[in-house]
Amino acid sequence: MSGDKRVHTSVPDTETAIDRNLPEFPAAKPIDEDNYFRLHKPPPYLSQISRDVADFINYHHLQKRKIVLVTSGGTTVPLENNTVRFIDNFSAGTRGATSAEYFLENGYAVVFLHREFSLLPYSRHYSHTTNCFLDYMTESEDGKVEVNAEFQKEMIVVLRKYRHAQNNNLLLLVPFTTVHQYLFTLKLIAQELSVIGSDALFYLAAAVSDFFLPSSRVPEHKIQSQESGGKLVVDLEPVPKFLSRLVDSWAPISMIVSFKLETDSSILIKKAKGALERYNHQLVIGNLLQSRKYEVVFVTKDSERWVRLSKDQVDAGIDIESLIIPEVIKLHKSSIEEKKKMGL
Ligand code: PAZ
Repeated sequence: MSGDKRVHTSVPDTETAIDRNLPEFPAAKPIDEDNYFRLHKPPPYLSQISRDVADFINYHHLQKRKIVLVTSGGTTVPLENNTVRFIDNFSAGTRGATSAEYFLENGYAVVFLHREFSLLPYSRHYSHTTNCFLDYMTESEDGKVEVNAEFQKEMIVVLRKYRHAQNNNLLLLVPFTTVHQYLFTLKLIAQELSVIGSDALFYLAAAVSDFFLPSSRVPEHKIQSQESGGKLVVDLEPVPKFLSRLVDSWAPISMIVSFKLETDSSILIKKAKGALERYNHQLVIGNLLQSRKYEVVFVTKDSERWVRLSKDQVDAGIDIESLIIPEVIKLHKSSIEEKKKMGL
């Protein structure tokens, strides 16, 4: 997406604001996956994204290129329609942006469903760092802006990869901000990708909120502290388990890799296995908040295998995604062969 046509998700959609003169909002009932999509309005820009995604998929499918959907970054849960406050999470999108680069290097086309303004493939090397981007620049003797000599060697490598992806239309950026936008956009992209069946891979690295505030309970305007005796009590509902719909009906032939994040190492494997049992997909990559940049665990129904960077690799600044992605691609290849044997 480029120029004026670019979709922005970080501006709240006040068009959907509901008149909330009622003193009490109706209590929301727990919502299952299908009802979520029935009871909530889709984001207004979705048709534009649908066209972009369909064009991207057709283009690469004709060239027999595999396509991966990488989700990345954290979702927000707005507490107001004209959003002043929202609940957020820690994810900066490092896993997603870095993984996308390694998929691109391995010949995949990438749909990058990401939190708007989180890290992006390639630019991540220079954005969100403790350096201001101007620190990479210097002024030449004849008054021109140049890249500082110290960064030239590394930057030219990143720049070439970035240009390659751009010039070959290999990377489609699709933004979200709220969990609501995420769910609708994921569903849309999954249904578009299902057309290419086993050649599609889902790599779900986004940190998706487990709780949300149903639209029927979101106040239109900024919550006033005087009205509730100075307290804010937020009553959130569980986010519907969209992964079951993804596996069962949105993209049943494609390979699905989800991530499981925990902070307590003693429950990580159990939770990852639980997710596999519940959703019946192919692979969960488990990671701990504290060590996610150095080790992850591949959990399938009958195996668990840690993938770790050695100390030397950590010191050399190697990305753990350079180990993760080739492993995932191997599994995707076997999954494609298996599905072909089954005539799918
Ligand atoms: O964005 P980041 O690189 O800081 O973190 C990546 C991550 C921990 C969010 C990701 O690896 C992950 O585990 N995502 C799924 C989180 C979950 O819903 O359990």
